[in-house]
Amino acid sequence: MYFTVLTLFPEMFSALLAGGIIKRSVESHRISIETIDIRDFSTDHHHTVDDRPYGGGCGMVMKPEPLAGAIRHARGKHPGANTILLTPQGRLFDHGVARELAECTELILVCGRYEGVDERISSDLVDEELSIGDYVLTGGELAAMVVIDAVSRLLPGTLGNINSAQEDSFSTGMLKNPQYTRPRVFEGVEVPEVLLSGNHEAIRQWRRQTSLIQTFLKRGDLLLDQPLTSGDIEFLHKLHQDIETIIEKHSTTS
Ligand code: 4FD
Repeated sequence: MYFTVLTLFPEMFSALLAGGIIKRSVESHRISIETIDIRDFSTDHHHTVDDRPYGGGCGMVMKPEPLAGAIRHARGKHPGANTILLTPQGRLFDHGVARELAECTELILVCGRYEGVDERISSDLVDEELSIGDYVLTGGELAAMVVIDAVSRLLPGTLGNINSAQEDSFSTGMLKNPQYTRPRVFEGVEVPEVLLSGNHEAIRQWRRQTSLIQTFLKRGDLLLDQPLTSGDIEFLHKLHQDIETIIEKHSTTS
């Protein structure tokens, strides 16, 4: 996957190459991350990239000419690429969108600064606007890095363990079960017995059930549109009954 990032701060992207899975993916040529400095496409000799908003108001807007030049340059190199602008106005980026983008071979990520970019850029030169969440950042760079990270780890061969992307929260549509590693007792807290049992079926069931409980407690909304197995329903039914028994016990004694 070829990521081409258009930004006024190309040095920020060196953070992705500092270590970890993304660095390794670049080294093994599974992905490439090329940055293009939007300022190189400014058309005046002061290298201006922003200007005051028409109609007045505070803050600055990114001028269209440098952005248009940078986008056309990137598209010239990658004619088949999808051009994405990171903006709070965009479609909400989630695991499903990450999977969609992982099918592309070339992505151009456009990072805005200031109060935003001239509307004619977003409407005419961008294929899609994405937002990584409902908050405002000082620039699109961190959002672009979030997209690069989330998409890259889904590409074949990117993970040490290919299965882990499939077993992720949001791939299963549920939160991950709790994870433990050595030591067996940490600050007086033990690892659940079943994980030491060697009983693989019991472990699988424990993982599924704790995953269901965590999802119910922290993100109940996810369970509403998720396919549940008959084992899941049985487990939830049993919990339901246990809870009713407790409530009844307390309402008859008080
Ligand atoms: N939530 C996000 C993306 C960018 C950003 C910017 C238009 C503002 C948040 C274009 C307006 C870029 C996000 C820069 N803030 N700020 O994904």
